[in-house]
Amino acid sequence: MRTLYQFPISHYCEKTRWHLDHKGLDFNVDNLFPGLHRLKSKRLANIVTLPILRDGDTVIGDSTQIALYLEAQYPDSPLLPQDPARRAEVLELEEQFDRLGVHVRRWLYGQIKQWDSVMHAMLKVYRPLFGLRDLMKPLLIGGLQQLYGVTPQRVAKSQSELLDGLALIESRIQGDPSRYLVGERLTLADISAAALFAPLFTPPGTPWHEISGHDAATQSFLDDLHAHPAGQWVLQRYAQDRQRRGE
Ligand SMILES: N[C@@H](CCC(=O)N[C@@H](CS)C(=O)NCC(=O)O)C(=O)O
Repeated sequence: MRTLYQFPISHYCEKTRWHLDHKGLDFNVDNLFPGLHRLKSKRLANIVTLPILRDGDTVIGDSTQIALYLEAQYPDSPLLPQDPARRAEVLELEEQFDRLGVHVRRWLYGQIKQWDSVMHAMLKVYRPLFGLRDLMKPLLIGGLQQLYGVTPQRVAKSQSELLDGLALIESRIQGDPSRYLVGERLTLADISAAALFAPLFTPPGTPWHEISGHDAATQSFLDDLHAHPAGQWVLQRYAQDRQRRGE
């Protein structure tokens, strides 16, 4: 059986969930508690981040390595083109969007004024454990800000990086939200870009959909992004190409 070690609201974990769902592969999730996850992730794959996938006796860490493994091991419903030039293009874009995912995350953490709904979305899957889960919240907030470099200067830089990323999507699709980033069908480039930008656009059915409470300036920035072709593209990819298990 397969197990995905994950955090529900991690967009890198969402990228792997999407890939597994796209291939119709069953999996269990093991939601590790943020911070404490490192005890297990180091033991499993000698890394500090999630996702990590266990597939039988094989354990793979890092969403890109998992994607390459899934493509090699389960060739049906491929997300990498056969053609070497196209394949290279997809892999290059996947790498670019993985890098941009860091900026999406930092920018969003930088906008949070009320942590309640974020903490709820992040921690609701864990048992309260005699109040311990809630006692961890202030520690987690400080830890996340430090870990992801949430300082005003770096958040501002991340904003310009994420706008460049959205411009890259728009140039690839030539302003048409119905198109794919490479060729005529869904590839790993599309699921990487859509999953890693999804927390900005909170598609229905994703863990970010229920997070609320931005201030007016952030909300109007986000509303503006929604109206752009790249925002519509993310929502369209989710509506058309994000099949979930059991649906
Ligand atoms: N390059 C990694 C990035 C994964 C990543 O940044 N995961 C975050 C959650 S979004 C994480 O595990 N952070 C916890 C930590 O660094 O302790 C991948 O693609 O899997």
